[in-house]
Amino acid sequence: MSEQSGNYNAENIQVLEGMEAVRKRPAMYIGDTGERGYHHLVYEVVDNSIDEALAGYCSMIDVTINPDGSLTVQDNGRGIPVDLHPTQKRPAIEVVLTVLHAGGKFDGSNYKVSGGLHGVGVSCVNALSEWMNVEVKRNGKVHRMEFSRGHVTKKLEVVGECGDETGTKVTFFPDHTIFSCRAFKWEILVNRLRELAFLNKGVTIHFRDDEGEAHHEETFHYEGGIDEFVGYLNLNKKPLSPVIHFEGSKEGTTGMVQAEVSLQYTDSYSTLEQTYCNNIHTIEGGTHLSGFRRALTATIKKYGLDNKLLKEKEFDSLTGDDMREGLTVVVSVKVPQPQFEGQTKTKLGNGEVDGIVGSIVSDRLMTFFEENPSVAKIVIEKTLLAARAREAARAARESTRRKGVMDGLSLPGKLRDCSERDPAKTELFLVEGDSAGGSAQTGRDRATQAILPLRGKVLNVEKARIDRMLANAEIRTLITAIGCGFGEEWDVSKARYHKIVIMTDADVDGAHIRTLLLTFFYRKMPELIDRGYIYLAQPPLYKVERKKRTEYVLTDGELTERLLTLGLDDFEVKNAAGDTLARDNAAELLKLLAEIEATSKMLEERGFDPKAVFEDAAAQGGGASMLKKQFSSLSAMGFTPGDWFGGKLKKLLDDVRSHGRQGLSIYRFKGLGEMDADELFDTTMNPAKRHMLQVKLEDAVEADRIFTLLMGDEVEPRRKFIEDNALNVRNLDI
Ligand code: 0RA
Repeated sequence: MSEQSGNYNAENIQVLEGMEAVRKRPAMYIGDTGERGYHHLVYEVVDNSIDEALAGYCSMIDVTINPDGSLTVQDNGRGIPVDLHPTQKRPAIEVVLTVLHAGGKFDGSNYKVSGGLHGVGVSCVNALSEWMNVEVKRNGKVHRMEFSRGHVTKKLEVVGECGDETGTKVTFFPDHTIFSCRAFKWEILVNRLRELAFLNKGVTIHFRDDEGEAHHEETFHYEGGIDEFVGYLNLNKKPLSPVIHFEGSKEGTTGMVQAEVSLQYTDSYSTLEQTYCNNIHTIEGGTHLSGFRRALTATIKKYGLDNKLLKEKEFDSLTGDDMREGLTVVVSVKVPQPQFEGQTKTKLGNGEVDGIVGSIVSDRLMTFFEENPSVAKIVIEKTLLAARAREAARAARESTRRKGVMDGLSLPGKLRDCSERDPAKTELFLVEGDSAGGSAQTGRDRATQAILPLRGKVLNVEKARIDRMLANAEIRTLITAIGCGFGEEWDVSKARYHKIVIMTDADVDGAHIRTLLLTFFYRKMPELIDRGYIYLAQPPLYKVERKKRTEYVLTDGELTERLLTLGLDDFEVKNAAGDTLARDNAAELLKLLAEIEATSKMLEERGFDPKAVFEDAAAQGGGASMLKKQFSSLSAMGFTPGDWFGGKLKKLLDDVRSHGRQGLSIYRFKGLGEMDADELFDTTMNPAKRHMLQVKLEDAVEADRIFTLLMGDEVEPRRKFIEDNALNVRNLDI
């Protein structure tokens, strides 16, 4: 502000008010001030570069998380204009960065087709940044300008020459007095950047993380655009058709509407529909999706009837759902003035898009079927199988209804219900095994906590059609207890509990049952996950007694940490050079050794030799092997992988740990069933003390891939996934 003092004109005041407005109510502009909003800042900046790419001027976008926690987005577009703005009497770059909604092109030559969910522009990011530096290469010179919290701190200056290079480089550090989030996360940004590269074919997006220990780096470039996206989504599924692509454009009421559709059928029983408008993921669907679905249904039916693949009766009874079984589709439209509706403003509302997408799909799909009759036949056969399973399931449902099982009046005999009737106050515990079920039933709060013991394995719904699913007693019991019905009769408002808690043993079987239940909820009752009704209980793994004091410990990692802290008290650790490590460094080393040990154990449990896995990863160069990362940290501390595999460091770890163990009595629970009723309630069920994880579904693409991988037929990719991620279901962010 000091740079500008003395010459406040009307426009400057408007600028200050705009920037202050954003800072006063950040959530109104970027959604929230937590993790989501923090990362949203990045998307706002990247979207400007994507716009340059869509206008045909930019081919490369480089995103870097810097060591100091700031983030840089660099592109090779035209560069933000630096000449005087025609009406504002200031450099255009200053206007773009300090005036709300001034991010667009001044001459109106090309509409902004990109733009994040909120589409607020780079000035908004500036307002919410402790500092922002912008460098522009344009007209042979490198120009630079600096800002803080939306205000100019260094006026535009020329800092170098650049020949005929052009481009924009924005570096910013979010204002930590506004955000509760503290750092950019690779895992959050990487999926969106990959998605942007799929949606904007030909653009190269290079992403690297230079912060912290884990140096990630990845480059995304897809000449095939959304066709390659569909291939990526179906990587672990068996295709039944090639990837089929349609595109076209039509004049709409507000300008040219472009539509692109890629689809492929697989042998899976689920459907994945990813839709976008102006690069925004329209989670709630909208007119582009409805247009696509209508055209798909009509075309398949017409082709089937005309070519005698469908009988009249089958033609009448087929539903859209039947025709989408096993389908993966990406729909991407570009609309000049998009209308977003729905609860989360992610539903496309422009009515004309329905017809535009619909006509493109019906024309081209019919042609495709005519030219590829064998594919058409496979698709129609799959559709008929889906329809038959649906009819069988309906018949089964009706017969059970007649017996009064599905109407909620007669709840399953195994369910120990609670007395409270307000679902907002009640909890359903799905408990593995009858003995744990018994403890849970005795220990629970009878008013609000219901118990449903599950016997044996739950059916894997990834591999079963709906009719087989409903024939499964365990699944039927679940559906009835939850109360929302199923399939065509699904009604989330009938949920009898707003917390459904999966409570399984902390062993491999427990993890398997948990994954099966999650698969069921994700594929068949996703709305329960969307609404945040699904939880994972976190029973303790250990009971630790020390001088008559009892403590419960949740994880192996936590136990090791405690033992190492206690054990280090009278230990000296020396490095290879013979120097004694400071206590902090020794603690850090031991923590790392414990992590290496945990990774090795996990690999061994799954039939791998840790040494071979590490050597493979080291030889390959690149690649994300957990062990490789851990050993590179070890080298940084002056030790070698040989010190570990040779046993020297393993002995150190064991010695310190067993020293820490002295005077403690440690008991490892083998299952929930070993806890008595009070213990189970106190540690795992008591709302005042327990730890529970709420199951969230941030990223449909990742979730679909992971469930396909974990529960599907393909063995090789599953092995690879486990190897790459040293899989621990507990840490899966789903
Ligand atoms: C305003 C006008 C023009 C380009 C841009 C802004 C622009 C903004 C950003 C933000 C990041 N990268 C960007 N690249 C370009 C049009 C420039 C012209 O007409 O030459």
